[in-house]
Amino acid sequence: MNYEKSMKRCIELALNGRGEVSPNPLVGCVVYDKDGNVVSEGWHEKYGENHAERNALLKLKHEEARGGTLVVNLEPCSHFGHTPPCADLIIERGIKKVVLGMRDVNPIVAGNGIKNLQNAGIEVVESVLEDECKKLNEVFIKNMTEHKVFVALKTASTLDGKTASKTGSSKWITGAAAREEVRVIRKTYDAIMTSSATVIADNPEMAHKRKIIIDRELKTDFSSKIYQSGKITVFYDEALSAPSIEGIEFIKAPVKEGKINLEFVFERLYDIGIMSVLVEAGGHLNGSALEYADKIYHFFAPKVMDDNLGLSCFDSAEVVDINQCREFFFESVKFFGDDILLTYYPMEKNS
Ligand code: AOF
Ligand code: ZN
Repeated sequence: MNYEKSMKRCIELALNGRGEVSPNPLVGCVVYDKDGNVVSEGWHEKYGENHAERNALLKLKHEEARGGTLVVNLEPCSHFGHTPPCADLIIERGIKKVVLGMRDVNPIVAGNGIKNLQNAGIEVVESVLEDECKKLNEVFIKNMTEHKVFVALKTASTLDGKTASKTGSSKWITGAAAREEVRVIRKTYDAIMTSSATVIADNPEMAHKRKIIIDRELKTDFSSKIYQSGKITVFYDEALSAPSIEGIEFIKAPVKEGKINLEFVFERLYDIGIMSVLVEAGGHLNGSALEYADKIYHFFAPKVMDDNLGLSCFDSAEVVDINQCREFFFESVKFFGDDILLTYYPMEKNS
């Protein structure tokens, strides 16, 4: 049996749960019988419902997996939560070997699932495609280990890093295929965040079930498209008073040097149960959010803009000295039509 190939399949299955399982991790599972044939697959489909292993095993007759192997990207759980422990069900079904990608970082499980399996005489193979498995659950890992929201940032710029004409729209920098990919990326995050500047310049809808708008001066028109769907939270200067508008939650935030304190905002988001957020704004908010970003999706269009017209896509990023540049490492690069998507991570958080 090729463990890596099976683990890749687990990751593929796990991804079916994107947008549905937060704050839980994405988990997929493949079950082999004693002769090495795949007999079942499953994934964690929805928060509060069965875990991946349970979904895969419950499709089988009671003895069908006896002597077989179960492959899963995360250590099987050992606790009674929304469902009984997956490790118990694996033992009960007579699985002989469990192959897993990473240990669970949830302290109530962390190693206990493995111990329970081993105590029952099951062979456990660990760390198969561990890096990929950790990447798959980067949001869950940050939430569990740092108790903070995972911040992703999306921008689209010209080759010279310009995101908009200074006065106007950034809407049409990239083509249709890139914009379609943005919709896919959005779905993987609990919420999207944008700024009053973007709402005013572009009046975008930004389809999502959960939207956060940074509107320090409460200057957006609350009948703009963005406010017409999804659950909405607006952060604004604590010195002002917000109007009362049905369907919009207003939260006061401290202001420093003319800007909403983003650290406060991100802490608040975690407190209200938002585990991950995609910042999609113009150069100003992006520049300020950059120091909190855990991951950046950067679309480049093969275009150049005049310096006097364009605004840098990370406009207020504070770098005073060339030796103090913010550093990143590239993860991947992919074509979408004529544009490319470059995905990168900040150096300091991962080194
Ligand atoms: C697994 N397989 O598919 C998942 C696991 O709220 P509960 O009861 O669903 O428990 C959530 C915790 O269980 C979560 O924090 C993580 O530790 C583990 N999730 N474990 O073996 C799964 N989703
Ligand atoms: Zn479980």
